Amino acid sequence: MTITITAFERSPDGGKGLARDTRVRWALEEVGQPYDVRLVSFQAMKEPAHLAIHPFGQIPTYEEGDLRLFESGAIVFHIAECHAGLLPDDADARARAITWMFAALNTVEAPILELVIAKFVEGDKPWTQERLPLVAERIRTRLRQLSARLGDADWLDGAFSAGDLMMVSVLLRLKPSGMLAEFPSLAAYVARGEARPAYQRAYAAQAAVAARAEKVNGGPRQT
Ligand code: GTB
Repeated sequence: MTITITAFERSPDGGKGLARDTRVRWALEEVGQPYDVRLVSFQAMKEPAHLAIHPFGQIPTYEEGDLRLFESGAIVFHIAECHAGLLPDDADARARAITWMFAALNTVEAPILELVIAKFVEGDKPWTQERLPLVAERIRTRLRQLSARLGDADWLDGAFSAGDLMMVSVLLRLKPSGMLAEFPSLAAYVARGEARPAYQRAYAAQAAVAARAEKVNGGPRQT
């Protein structure tokens, strides 16, 4: 059955791979599953046809036969459950890898999103300048803790897993802030993820969409 995911027709990041379809593409590339992509505009995401798949009117979504999923975490988990390569066979190791997926989404991504919102959505509010250092410090706390746990290992728990895929995807969002560079072992961890051939293919695929959009429309959509 064909797998179809959705992605931005014109990603606001202009093809830097920061939108959440990249992690789904990466998971599919890791397990060697071909997929189609349906590109959606911001307007189309809020229309009934897309809302029937994604109640919050966002990307990414995943369709395979009668199955329709939303939420990048759930999608990557489903891919990892259905195909070998992203979750260990050993039950305990598998549970730990899944734990890292949740940690990436709930504990590490949450403060990173706060920073994105503080900068780009609430940037003009009078209290933002006072708030930004607090938000940044909450992220640094998590990065310090994560770096301590990673130590000098390549991956969070043995072999590369869906937990690493999700954690690297989440940390990539910090790259433009320069904060990742303050933690060299995490910067190297992210670089290891980015160097994986599957990530490279996923990145290239989403970048190609942005390049085509730029040709046709003259640039990324401004949010
Ligand atoms: N929790 C959901 C998930 O993990 O799937 C969140 C999905 C989500 O936030 N989707 C965003 C979206 O559809 C795109 S990825 N937004 C449109 C809307 O809500 O109307 C978030 C994103 C957007 C832009 C950048 N960027 O420009 O760098 C990075 C990430």
